[in-house]
Amino acid sequence: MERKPVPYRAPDEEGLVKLSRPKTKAAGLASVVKAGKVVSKSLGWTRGAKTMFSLNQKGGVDCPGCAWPDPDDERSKLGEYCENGAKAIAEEATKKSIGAGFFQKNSIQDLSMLSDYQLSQLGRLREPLVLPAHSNNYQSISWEDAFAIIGHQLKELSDPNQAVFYTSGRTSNEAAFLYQLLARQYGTNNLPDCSNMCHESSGVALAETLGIGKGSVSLEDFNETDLILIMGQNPGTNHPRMLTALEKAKSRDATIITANPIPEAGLLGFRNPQKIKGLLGATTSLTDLYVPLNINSDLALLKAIMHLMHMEDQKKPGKVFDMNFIKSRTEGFDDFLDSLKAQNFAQLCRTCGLEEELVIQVAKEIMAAKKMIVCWAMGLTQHRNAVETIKEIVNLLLVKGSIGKPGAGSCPVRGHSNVQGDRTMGIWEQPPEWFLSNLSQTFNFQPPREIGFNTIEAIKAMHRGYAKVFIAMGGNFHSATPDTDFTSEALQKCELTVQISTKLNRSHLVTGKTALILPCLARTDKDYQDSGLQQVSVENSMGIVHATRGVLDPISPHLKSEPAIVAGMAKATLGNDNRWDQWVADYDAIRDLIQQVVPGFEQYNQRLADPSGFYLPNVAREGTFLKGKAHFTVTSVPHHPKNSDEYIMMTIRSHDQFNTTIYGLDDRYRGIKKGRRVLMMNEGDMRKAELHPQDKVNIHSTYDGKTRSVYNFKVIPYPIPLGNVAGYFPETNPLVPVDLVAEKSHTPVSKSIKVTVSKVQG
Ligand SMILES: Nc1nc2c(c(=O)[nH]1)N[C@H]1C(S)=C(S)[C@@H](COP(=O)(O)OP(=O)(O)OC[C@H]3O[C@@H](n4cnc5c(=O)[nH]c(N)nc54)[C@H](O)[C@@H]3O)O[C@H]1N2
Ligand SMILES: Nc1nc2c(c(=O)[nH]1)N[C@H]1C(S)=C(S)[C@@H](COP(=O)(O)OP(=O)(O)OC[C@H]3O[C@@H](n4cnc5c(=O)[nH]c(N)nc54)[C@H](O)[C@@H]3O)O[C@H]1N2
Ligand code: SF4
Ligand SMILES: [Mo]
Repeated sequence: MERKPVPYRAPDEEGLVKLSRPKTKAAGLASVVKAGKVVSKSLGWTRGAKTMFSLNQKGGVDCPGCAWPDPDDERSKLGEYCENGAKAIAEEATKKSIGAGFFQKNSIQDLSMLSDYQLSQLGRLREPLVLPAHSNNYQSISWEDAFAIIGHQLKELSDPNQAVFYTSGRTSNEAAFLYQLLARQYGTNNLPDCSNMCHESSGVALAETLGIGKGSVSLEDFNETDLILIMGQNPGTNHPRMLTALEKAKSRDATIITANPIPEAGLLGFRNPQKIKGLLGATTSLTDLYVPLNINSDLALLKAIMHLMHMEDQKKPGKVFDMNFIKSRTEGFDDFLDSLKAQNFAQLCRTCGLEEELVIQVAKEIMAAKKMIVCWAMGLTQHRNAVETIKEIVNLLLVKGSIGKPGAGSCPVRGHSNVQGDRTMGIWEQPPEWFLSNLSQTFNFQPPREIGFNTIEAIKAMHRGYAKVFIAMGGNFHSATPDTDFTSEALQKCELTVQISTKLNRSHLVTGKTALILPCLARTDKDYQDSGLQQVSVENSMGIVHATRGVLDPISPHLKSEPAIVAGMAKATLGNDNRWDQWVADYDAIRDLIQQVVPGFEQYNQRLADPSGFYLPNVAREGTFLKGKAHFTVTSVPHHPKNSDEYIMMTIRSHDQFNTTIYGLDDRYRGIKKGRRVLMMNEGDMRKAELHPQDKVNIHSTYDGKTRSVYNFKVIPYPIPLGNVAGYFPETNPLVPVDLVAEKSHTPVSKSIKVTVSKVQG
């Protein structure tokens, strides 16, 4: 018997979307009401209250949502979380669950007919499951047998590099450390992660210029800064409590400038739901200057600003550029300045699609500020030239001497709640030599030195039939990666795909010949091991490591913790080494190992007792940089030549999703409800293309002679610059070619895809 074909893509959507005007402020009572509703509906009152009162409180559960840090000092009694934190909890701690009986009734083909939203509504995965070769239905399997299948398949491979160990960013430090140890003891550095698709460009750019691939600011810096420039980020939805930090900065008269092709509600105005005043409707207007630039023209904007700064500096030498800082702490300024002088201001403004007057105002504000912070996220990292754009941010911080001092610095705002910690723990396909040699000393083995596969290389290696075993520590590799059809083919060529997961997603349906689902405890679940109740630790976006403890009884007795699952796989693969059991029996033992390998974790267990956690060392924050000097970079302005019927498309998140997990069908702040298959388009472009609101279109991208399409999207008028369009991730991922990646970081270019649109007749 052959397995029946499984559709690669989520099904189409019926009916019209409901449209209203985009909002101009975020949060407030509506978000509190929404938070309360989703939590009580999903968890019930007792489970709900237990979790929400401990969420982000000292000694409680760290929110499994984004990586925004908790305040060091006071925490709000009204609840230290946001609407989307509540949704993340409702999603994870739901009372609903599915087990083998459910899968007996529903084949993988049946389940593929459900939308991503419907899939995640099914509830938590309750027991280990196997999809045997040729079979169409998952069935129950014991943990022992599941580990044996993994061990057997891994031992069968002729080269350890034929296995891929993927990680998403929710995994704790403890689980991540053991997981990379397993991969390296097995013999491969094939440790791609979601970071490859996320802030990798930031990591590369910051490491090369400042000596550390992480941001330099702490929350305290927001209280001291004069100006915050926010580029390519939608914090109202994706990092909602950042708005509280911005509100605080604003109350001290800091200036906020936002560069974004669309006017995101959260950045324009904010009602703080943690304050009674905000609940009652008092709004802080956050953004002072809104810069509606073309997609991927940020580098041109930064150059235009610095060009004006240079002209002013010539009039008032030493008053604009911080020459003391530049001379003593940096390298490469002369070359940078030469290239800046060669720029044409008017041309740069045209590239951005901006009025010169607006850019002049922005430059004036930046010149007036003594200390500035630049924040950014996916709007900058997912372009071909992303690394250069971020290096241009560094150039701006350096000319202002705005780094390595209070109130100033770089703030790449991280996505997943522990994506930064996972990298610190060695989840990286190209680990530095010092890390490997520390591993070697601590565990007495020779780790592989060959660079492993990143996410894109892993997809291609599976597609060409080389990589045969794919293991995912969380995430939804199938839907989060680009080129959905190509990636589906790649996964289906594997002998074995293993998903360590909490909830069902499309990666469980589009699988290798044999597939395993290993259900794990989540952040909110109590984790008991031989020595008792465990805590784990995570690192937030600002490099603070702290503990998190689950508070809920797990939904099923058949779940295992992520560290225990890694240990099970390791013993089945590497031989019956009892040390894995000892490490899992008491996670303190894992942390003792981490402190031997990773600098900055000295006295890890003792310091974790401080409920606020501890800061990791950071050469950019300390201003010591790479060998004492920060580096200027000469970059070039990217261009997007296109025909009159072509648009540049960005793929973005709605207010009702966490990456590929769809919480609902409403994008409340953008005024788009009851549907996700939409194309946001400028009204002028719609007129030109003779398109009307809710018209159905197919969207096409053509690269290297191949056309990729998505079908039956509804056009909606949106305040976005002419020639730019937007659609949601992951529905638009089939349009992103696997080979279209950022230079140096290999991050898929999911924010600047050239597309055409064709109207669906009838
Ligand atoms: N609720 C919720 N929270 C999340 C997530 C989630 O899905 N849901 N995901 C988490 C993860 S993993 C991440 S990485 C972060 C993502 O957080 P964001 O980066 O805020 O997420 P995106 O929706 O991808 O939004 C990118 C923003 O950049 C803008 N943009 C796009 N292209 C450009 C450009 O060329 N230039 C400029 N200046 N702006 C541009 C878009 O209009 C949008 O406002 O959020 C994390 N937090
Ligand atoms: N077109 C386009 N593509 C993108 C992006 C984009 O902006 N545009 N953004 C990219 C970015 S920034 C990222 S980070 C990636 C995200 O890529 P991933 O991290 O791979 O995807 P997620 O959707 O976050 O993964 C969700 C799944 O994780 C599992 N999960 C949840 N919690 C846990 C847990 O505690 N433990 C375990 N083991 N599993 C858990 C659940 O089964 C859930 O279905 O997508 C990238 N893809
Ligand atoms: S800002 Fe992020 S970490 Fe904080 S409560 Fe909201 S989703 Fe959770
Ligand atoms: Mo991300």
